Amino acid sequence: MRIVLLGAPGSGKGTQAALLQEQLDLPHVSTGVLLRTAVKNQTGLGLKAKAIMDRGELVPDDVMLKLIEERLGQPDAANGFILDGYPRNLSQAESLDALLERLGQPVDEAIQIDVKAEQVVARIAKRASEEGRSDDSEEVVCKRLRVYEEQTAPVVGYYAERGLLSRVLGEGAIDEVLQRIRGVLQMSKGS
Ligand code: B4P
Repeated sequence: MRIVLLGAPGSGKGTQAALLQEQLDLPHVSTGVLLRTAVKNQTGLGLKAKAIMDRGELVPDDVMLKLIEERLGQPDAANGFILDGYPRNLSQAESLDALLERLGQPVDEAIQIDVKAEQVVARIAKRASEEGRSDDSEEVVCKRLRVYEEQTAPVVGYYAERGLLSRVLGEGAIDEVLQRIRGVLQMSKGS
């Protein structure tokens, strides 16, 4: 199964994808994690991406496509994956479709996790105090939320038009949200 998780920063995409990975035995492919690993290892990509991420902006589409193409070409992704953080704008959504068509692996399900803006701000503030991620400061989070509204929110419509979108409420306990997502996946498997 090929699943795309969508939602604002702090909506719980990464949190839910990590749990689904264990339960569905599918790799969790997070572009945020791939980028943070590149930053940590000081690779060419990491050096380029760090300043962009620290400003809360999006890393260029061509760089991201190369990264995702390389990752989805690995053997563990051959039977499906959970994509978290990609696509983040309409151009990435189109590139992903073209790539998956080439691989003969179209998206089966896109799930939008809905959380109110006040909640995402509170969650990220909590994570900032616990983990100290350099893009979780108040100022950068405001920018990330603006980028989300302008560039990423339209991706929800892209999948809706293709009949692939489901929405779940991302508020409440982490396990409650997980059960809602599992319910959607169960329904789509049965349909
Ligand atoms: P990401 O790593 O994708 O950052 P994110 O949107 O904040 O999601 P994350 O997965 O970390 O957080 P989650 O919602 O799970 O991207 C970081 C940056 O990388 C971007 O700004 C951009 O610069 C770059 N980038 C990544 N992908 C890109 C792309 N495709 N193109 C260009 N640039 C790209 O969780 C947030 C917090 O909420 C956690 O602390 C969690 O514990 C908590 N939480 C989750 N569920 C909860 C619940 N139900 N109740 C309470 N708390 C909850």
